[in-house]
Amino acid sequence: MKNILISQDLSCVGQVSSEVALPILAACGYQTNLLPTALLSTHTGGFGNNTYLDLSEEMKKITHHWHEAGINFSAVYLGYLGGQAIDFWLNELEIMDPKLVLIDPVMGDHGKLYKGMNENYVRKMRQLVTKATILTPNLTEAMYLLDKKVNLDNVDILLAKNVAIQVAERFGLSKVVITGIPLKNKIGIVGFDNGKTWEILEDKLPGSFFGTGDIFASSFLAEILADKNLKEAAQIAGKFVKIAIKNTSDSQDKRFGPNYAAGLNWLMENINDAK
Ligand code: PXL
Repeated sequence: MKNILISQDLSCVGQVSSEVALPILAACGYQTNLLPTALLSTHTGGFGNNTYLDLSEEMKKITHHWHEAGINFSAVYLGYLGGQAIDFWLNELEIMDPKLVLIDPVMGDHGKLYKGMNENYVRKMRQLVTKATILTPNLTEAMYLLDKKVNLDNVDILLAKNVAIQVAERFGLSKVVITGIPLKNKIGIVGFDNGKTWEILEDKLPGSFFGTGDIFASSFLAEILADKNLKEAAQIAGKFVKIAIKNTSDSQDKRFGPNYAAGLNWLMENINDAK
């Protein structure tokens, strides 16, 4: 059984990061393990004064014990880390050296950094992403990584593919997937896979929910570990997010995320067919 180390924050309310990564990857039949980077009362998007407890000192003790006990992981999945935990991972990835490292460089969306993120964090993320086997930024995060501005009202697929190529070249990566590309009536995903680019276009659904990037990256990783290629995995993950949003009532408060549980049966069947 493949075992995955998920290392992201634990936001107690809001269905983001670890709160969605654990159930999705467990439902897909993987052994899940968690190294929480920070403990928050809610995610940082719109609940006001969320609490924030950095866990980086505890992370050192936890991994020290794991090394002593000979505990290893087939894959490491990093998402939202937070200020100190990113320093921890810059060091720890060298030591752990897992076969597959999925980095979702969670820092911002809609052209802006999330509350609490700053240029210093972006600089460290530029270092960390060089260690990714697969990198899954959204378009905003990709532009921050490249230190470039983009007008999100005027994006086409060619520009997005170019961004994927530039990210791959600048950080020495062979696999990059850029999610959440806002096109005219569509939403796009583009990929760069060993020198070739591809695209996926989906109809835009109303509403912008928190946590969709985390739901995408978690289901995407589940498919990659079931030996799907980059584009197939992105197609399935995109569809999973779509099912979640379609099964969420219009009146649902967007801060609590979409109803991803509604798509779990579909995702599990899909994974079982692939395995
Ligand atoms: O879904 C991304 C995310 C993860 N973790 C925390 C966040 C956010 C987005 O706002 O605040 C703590």
